[in-house]
Amino acid sequence: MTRGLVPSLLCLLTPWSAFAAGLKPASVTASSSYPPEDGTSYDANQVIDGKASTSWVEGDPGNGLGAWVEFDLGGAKTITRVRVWGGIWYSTDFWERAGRPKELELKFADGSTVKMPMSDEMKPQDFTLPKPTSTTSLRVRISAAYNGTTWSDTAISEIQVFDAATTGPSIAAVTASSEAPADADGYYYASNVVDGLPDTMWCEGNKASDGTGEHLEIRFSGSQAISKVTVVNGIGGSLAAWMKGNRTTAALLTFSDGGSERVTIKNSMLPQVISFPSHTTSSVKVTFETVVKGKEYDDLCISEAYFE
Ligand SMILES: [Ca+2]
Ligand SMILES: [Ca+2]
Repeated sequence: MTRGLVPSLLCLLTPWSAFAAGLKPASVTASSSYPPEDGTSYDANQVIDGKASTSWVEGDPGNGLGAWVEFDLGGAKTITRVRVWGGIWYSTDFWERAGRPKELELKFADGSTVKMPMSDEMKPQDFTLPKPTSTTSLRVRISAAYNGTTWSDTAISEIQVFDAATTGPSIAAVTASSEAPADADGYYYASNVVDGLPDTMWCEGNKASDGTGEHLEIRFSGSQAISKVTVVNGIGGSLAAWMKGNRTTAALLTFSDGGSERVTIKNSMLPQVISFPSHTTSSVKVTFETVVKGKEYDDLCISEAYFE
């Protein structure tokens, strides 16, 4: 197994912990982990580092059935939902080459368990518990796996655990005026702007434009009062990648009540929180009015646009 090229491409400069993406566990441990290679870690901490591109890889012989990671929640929390990025998300190629969970067993501090099925898609997968469950720990155990094409080991790139207080506005759908097609690096879904991970992004795919006039639309489940948005402008995750893509500097927010607000967005790779007058709305359309060009791709990319 050679994954040695991973670390040199991951020049992470920013503490992403500012993100409101689920509970912050006190610690996470694993039953086994693949040993570090060329400076890249595959230990349990990789599932809570806020990056899709880093992964826990189990270190058992075979495909890791029975291997687990366990969250110490730092006290009793009432868990409502879990979101899992199965497999190695470093690239679409690596995702196919390593194993992915097919079923996860979630085990709580009282010993009770519930099964979370996983489809074999490179998409974050949500699982709402049958009932909110109070627990001080959560063990996520691989109970079935899809085999990788190259490596026998099974991987999980990120896990988010939510309680009622951290779940945020319920998002029904995210759509865009255009979407760049998947390539060797990954997918550019509009929904990548609400996954809480700065290293996954939407990129517009309109080859006739630099992104000016393109839009994202976020639809909520019912009406929500929103008054701020956390933005990661451009291609997040590393400065080298950020330099390559287009960024925006101004956007028009249009709400379902017909109201609108114009916001200024800094040309920065750091997460920024932008406040605006509160609107109670079932959707927000974000139309990008001005664009700064990157050095390589003439596509506008937005890594996070999380409204609260
Ligand atoms: Ca990770
Ligand atoms: Ca993202």
